[in-house]
Amino acid sequence: MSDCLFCKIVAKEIPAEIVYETGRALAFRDVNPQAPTHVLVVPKAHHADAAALARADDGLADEVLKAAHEVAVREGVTEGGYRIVFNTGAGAGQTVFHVHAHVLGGRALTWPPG
Ligand code: DGP
Repeated sequence: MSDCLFCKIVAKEIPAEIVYETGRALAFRDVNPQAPTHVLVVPKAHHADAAALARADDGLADEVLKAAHEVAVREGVTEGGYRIVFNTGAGAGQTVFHVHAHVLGGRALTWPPG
């Protein structure tokens, strides 16, 4: 999608600190980190949110989830615990409508989130 921020990051038209990449997924650091590790994992194909990604039913959700876990391993946060979050819908705080998993770790994470 030509007007999508994360499509532009995928296309390398907008710079981002990329930490991991697979054939169909890209992981880059969040510009406004909420934890020592805060990485966003996106499918390279445009899907608006987690519901649309689930509906795609082509193994892409699986690849995004596996990439998110691989990021946690590479960031060294698996032992201390980490969180994978898909904010889905504006009411849940989603602001960029290209589905992305937040991978958060490196500090104690409280529950429930706000
Ligand atoms: P959400 O609120 O769940 O839609 O998360 C969107 C995240 O995207 C938010 O944590 C900030 C991040 N973000 C917004 N614009 C940019 C950008 O241009 N580059 C990067 N790396 N992250 C961005």
